[in-house]
Amino acid sequence: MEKSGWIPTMCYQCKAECAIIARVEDGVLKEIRGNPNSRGKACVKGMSGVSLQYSPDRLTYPMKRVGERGEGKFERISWDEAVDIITTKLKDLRDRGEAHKLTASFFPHSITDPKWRFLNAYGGFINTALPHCDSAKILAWIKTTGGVPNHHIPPAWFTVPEGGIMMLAGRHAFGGLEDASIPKDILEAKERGAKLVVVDPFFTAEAAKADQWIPIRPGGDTAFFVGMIQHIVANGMYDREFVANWIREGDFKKLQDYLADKTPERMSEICDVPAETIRQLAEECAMAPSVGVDSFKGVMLGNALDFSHAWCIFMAVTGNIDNPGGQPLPDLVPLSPVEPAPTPPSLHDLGWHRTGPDKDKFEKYSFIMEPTWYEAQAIRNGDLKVLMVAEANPALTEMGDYSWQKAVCEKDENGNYKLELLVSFEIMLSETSKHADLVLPDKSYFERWELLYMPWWYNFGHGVALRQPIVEAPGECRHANDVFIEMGKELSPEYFQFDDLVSYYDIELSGLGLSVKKLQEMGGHWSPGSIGFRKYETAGGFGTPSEKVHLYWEDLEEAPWSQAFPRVDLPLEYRAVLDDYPFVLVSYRTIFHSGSGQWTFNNPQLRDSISGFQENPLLMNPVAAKELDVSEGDTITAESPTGSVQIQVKLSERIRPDCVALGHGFGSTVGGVASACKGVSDNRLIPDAGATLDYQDLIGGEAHVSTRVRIVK
Ligand SMILES: Nc1nc2c(c(=O)[nH]1)N[C@H]1C(S)=C(S)[C@@H](COP(=O)(O)OP(=O)(O)OC[C@H]3O[C@@H](n4cnc5c(=O)[nH]c(N)nc54)[C@H](O)[C@@H]3O)O[C@H]1N2
Ligand SMILES: Nc1nc2c(c(=O)[nH]1)N[C@H]1C(S)=C(S)[C@@H](COP(=O)(O)OP(=O)(O)OC[C@H]3O[C@@H](n4cnc5c(=O)[nH]c(N)nc54)[C@H](O)[C@@H]3O)O[C@H]1N2
Ligand code: SF4
Ligand SMILES: [Mo]
Repeated sequence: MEKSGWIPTMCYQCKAECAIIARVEDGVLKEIRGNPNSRGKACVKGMSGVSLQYSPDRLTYPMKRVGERGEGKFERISWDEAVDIITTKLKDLRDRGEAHKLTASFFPHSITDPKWRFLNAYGGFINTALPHCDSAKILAWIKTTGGVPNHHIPPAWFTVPEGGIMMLAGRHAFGGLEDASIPKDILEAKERGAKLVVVDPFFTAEAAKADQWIPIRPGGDTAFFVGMIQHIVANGMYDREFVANWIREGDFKKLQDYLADKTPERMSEICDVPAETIRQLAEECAMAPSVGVDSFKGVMLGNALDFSHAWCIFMAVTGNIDNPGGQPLPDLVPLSPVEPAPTPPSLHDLGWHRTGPDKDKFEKYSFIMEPTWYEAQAIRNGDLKVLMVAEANPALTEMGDYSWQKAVCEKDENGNYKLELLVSFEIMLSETSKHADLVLPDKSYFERWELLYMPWWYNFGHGVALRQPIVEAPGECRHANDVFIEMGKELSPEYFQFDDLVSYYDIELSGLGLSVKKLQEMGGHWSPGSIGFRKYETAGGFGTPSEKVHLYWEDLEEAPWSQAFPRVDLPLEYRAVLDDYPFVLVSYRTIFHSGSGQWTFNNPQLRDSISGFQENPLLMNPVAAKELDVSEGDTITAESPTGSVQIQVKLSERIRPDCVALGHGFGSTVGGVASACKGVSDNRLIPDAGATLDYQDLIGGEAHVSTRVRIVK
């Protein structure tokens, strides 16, 4: 494969997977740009992919652990031996009737990802990090509109009309991209006369560009939105046409009763936003031709479902569902099934599901995906025996003071590891692979075929996109998908009757009149065209049982921690320890890094000394620092109820005085670049949610952003 020229493919320096073009000279990758035939942009991480590709830390052959877990001592083995170790263990597990004690943590590039098929066929299940971010949001939109279970779908900012309002509430869209073109879309909409409002305790890059910044008290978002809804409804400023035609009979009356005492004044006390501001923004939103709200991890804390519920109600009463500039509800283009298709195991019946403290209470409500944060707890309970990790780094991304790392090292009374087998597919040794029994070298995104198929990727118009090999993989690297297909052929052959990965994708694409080759010739992506708006008008309503929008959630009437309408209080974990721990720890992403992973933290281009992202100092407001007699550059100890870190202080007026801010993902010490840089993992401070936040069991979400901390000099 001695290719030359500009070749279209899909970036994977973060989970946004933007369309890019890569310049190759005689089989060597030289340069990366956004794909001008798609959305057109690549970010700084995307363009630094060359340094990742040729990193001296790339893994090139399979390895087996020789020391204890975590020591990082390995010996080289063959692929045959590696695959044999896994399949032998999996046969044993299945023979014991414990197939459901296999789980895999991986990032699904497609909802028909072959790794997922393997799990369904074998009887294990997927355990992704995605429920960290927005399971509450997904669940809320399904309950309200019956839409498909979409992961993050921001408003289509490129469709916002003049006068439209763009609200980022707990969403750092210029840093945690999810599509490198989003900053451009937002700024262009502003130039067209749209208004940008940022609701965030932290003065982010987008706050700097905003028309209005609302430095809300963390966790106050539900109260803030409910206050706006109250003002709009009480004053008859709601979208009468939408409410009359599209909201389920009776729900609006119930909403009015619920809102009776939720005045902007009362909500202001909770969220620390002046009542006048709540009223002003509510009125503007009621009048605007469109309002789009993007929220993500910033509000995915203990009251995430309540917030997401309030958000849905707000969008419904202002008539901003599936309209340009509002909340899109994209369809999924149908791929052809690869028959016979395995049926996923029933997690409820198998009992692994919801191992949290109040498992039985939650059975009725629990959600489709398992949160990764149950792993530590499930290992201790004996509910997780084999864990395969690909494209994830739970050793650093899981909450708790190294809870995950401690759990995988735990032994039973006979001295055997409770987790019987831990496999890590990686491109470079990570904190997670350091703990693994088998470390398997994956092909990078420049070396493999992959079909991207998810409803949320509007970056290339929803549809399908192709990642293609453009350079040779080093050494013995193999794509994890190929390894899973090989294991599937051995363990569940009836479901793996296709030849290889490309023929699997060919079958899937056949119904659209496409094939891998054709998609490649077309420049790598296919879309049915427009994402389509107000589809409910022509499709006979919404996907809910009543075909209308559901504001009232009767199934939650008796839920232990939620309600049929949103609770407005601050989240439990936020209120719990107010006196002893006066600050709220706000974590945020930087555009230079992706998750906690080696792909960016071990990339020299993204960690140069000039950009300052070699480490993550604790940002503190000068007013708060003065009271504690803390100065710029001081090393302090930040303590939470469950952990502590030593860290340098950087004074900044960008953060509320009652908060401190820490860039997320730092802490890797493995690899040539990472080991030379500083930085602490925010998860040392954040409690292991599986053990402490049973409220979260309802949705499998996670509370990253509301940990209480104190500063000790
Ligand atoms: N560069 C980069 N891009 C990424 C990622 C990455 O690691 N790096 N990760 C991807 C993934 S997996 C995800 S989930 C997304 C996450 O995307 P975001 O959720 O946008 O990511 P964060 O930067 O963590 O943003 C959280 C924001 O919420 C604010 N915040 C914290 N608490 C509160 C609160 O109570 N209320 C409000 N209103 N705001 C609050 C924080 O100050 C911060 O600005 O990014 C994706 N894109
Ligand atoms: N405190 C705190 N904790 C958080 C968050 C937070 O904001 N604050 N965010 C949470 C969120 S929203 C999420 S989604 C999770 C994400 O957590 P994880 O899913 O664990 O994701 P990453 O840290 O991005 O780890 C990705 C790993 O995949 C590796 N990798 C990159 N490319 C490839 C490849 O081609 N093949 C293979 N096999 N491996 C590859 C990278 O080197 C990296 O080690 O973290 C969560 N944890
Ligand atoms: S946002 Fe940047 S790193 Fe992420 S996929 Fe797009 S170009 Fe790549
Ligand atoms: Mo995420």
